[in-house]
Amino acid sequence: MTVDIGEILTRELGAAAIVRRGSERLEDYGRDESPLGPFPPDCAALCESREQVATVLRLCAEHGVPVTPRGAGSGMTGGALPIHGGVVLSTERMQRILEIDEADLVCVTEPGVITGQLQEAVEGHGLFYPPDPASLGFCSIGGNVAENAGGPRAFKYGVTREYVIGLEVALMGGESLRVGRRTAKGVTGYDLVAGFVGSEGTFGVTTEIVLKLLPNPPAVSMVLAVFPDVAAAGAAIRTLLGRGLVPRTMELADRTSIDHVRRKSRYVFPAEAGAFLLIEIDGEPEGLEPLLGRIGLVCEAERAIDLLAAEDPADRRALWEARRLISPSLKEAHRYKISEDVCVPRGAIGEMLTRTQRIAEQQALTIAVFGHAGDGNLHVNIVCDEDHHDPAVAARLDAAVLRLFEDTVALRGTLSGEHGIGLVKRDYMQLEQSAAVLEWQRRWKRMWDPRELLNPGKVLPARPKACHE
Ligand code: 2HG
Ligand code: ZN
Repeated sequence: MTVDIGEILTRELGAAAIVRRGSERLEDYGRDESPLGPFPPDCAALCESREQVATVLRLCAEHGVPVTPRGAGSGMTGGALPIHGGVVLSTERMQRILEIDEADLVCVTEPGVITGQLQEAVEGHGLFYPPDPASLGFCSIGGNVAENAGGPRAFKYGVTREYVIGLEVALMGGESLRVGRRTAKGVTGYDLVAGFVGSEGTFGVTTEIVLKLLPNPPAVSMVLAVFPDVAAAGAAIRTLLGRGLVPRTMELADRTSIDHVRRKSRYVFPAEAGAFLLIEIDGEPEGLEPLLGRIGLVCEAERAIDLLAAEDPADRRALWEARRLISPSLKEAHRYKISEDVCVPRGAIGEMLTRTQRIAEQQALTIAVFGHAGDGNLHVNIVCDEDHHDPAVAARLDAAVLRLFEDTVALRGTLSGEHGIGLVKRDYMQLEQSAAVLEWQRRWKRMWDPRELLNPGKVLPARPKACHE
């Protein structure tokens, strides 16, 4: 007899917590920001507490039903897609910030809090939570932890992992664990927190997060440097890095990216703008002007055609708005968008930009490149208005992705700098990691979830079958 998990969970959690078959809303839980899906689940459980999360994980384990955890559904790699059906466990209703402690410099939060709101809340206490994914207006902190999200400020401040010091997680079966610490330092036992962060909801479901905070920097300023082409912008990045200058962001956008936000931007990009760098700096007020001056001189020497200093918070917000609109604008304007987020060592940024252009030419595809170039983390967006189901078009798209990953690995880079592997990159893992490394990761996954019911089919490729199997 097949189990009606929607019925079982409704009995335990109440009808208001469960989106069941027949509801139009259910399809929303079968999509995320990747181009895949929908994969509608049997039901979605909108949990409000750690107890409810544990109950869902206990009942699903008892009945052998797969569970796919979900934050805000803003992921780009299909990590929240319930590809095997079963239950989507959403933490969107776990919206409380439990504590902001100015003396300890920590904040304790539930996973469903929207990242931008969490930042504003801590800033209200003179504190700073640096990780700033472009989706910060709608992604949730639990999803950021699951994906180890990055963002522009990672250039100076690092990614989510650097700030997660403690976690409460619920495991498949319903057991709840507290791992990590609240202290500035701590080396007691293995670093389980580091293992959970970035595990893409395949190890457990986060129900509480302890974040390390910093004092809010006293002053912030910004320069937008416009270049005739990405080669000039790439050269400027190399020189800025070489001079040891440490702004808090070093964001790049190429001509295609600029053209997609041109009409929406308050700043009027010159017609000949072929690339821009968005460089934000922070620190003591008296240090900012000389630093801006030095950055400006480097950009001018590297052929910048326009430099705009934006000290006023409203101007900075407008420029960030334009930058954050690149990804949604590309998605809106095209029938199909593949969002890659390869990351190469800093010394290889220029070469990666050249190779990406070559791929676009070879496969006759439009490729926009933007993102966190100072980190070597490039958003290579392949956009397509042809029918991507047409085998000939699909073959060109596949060839472009494969080549991009091969070039990345050849330059000693990594497949994903911040979006994770999820479903879309799972089958490319062998390009970068050895069979032994993949096998150890499978064992690690089975330690937390021996029956592979929690977010099955994500991150790790299926083990190749031996001849005798
Ligand atoms: C960004 O930095 C996001 O804008 C999205 O990570 C990137 O669409 C993308 O590829
Ligand atoms: Zn990004």
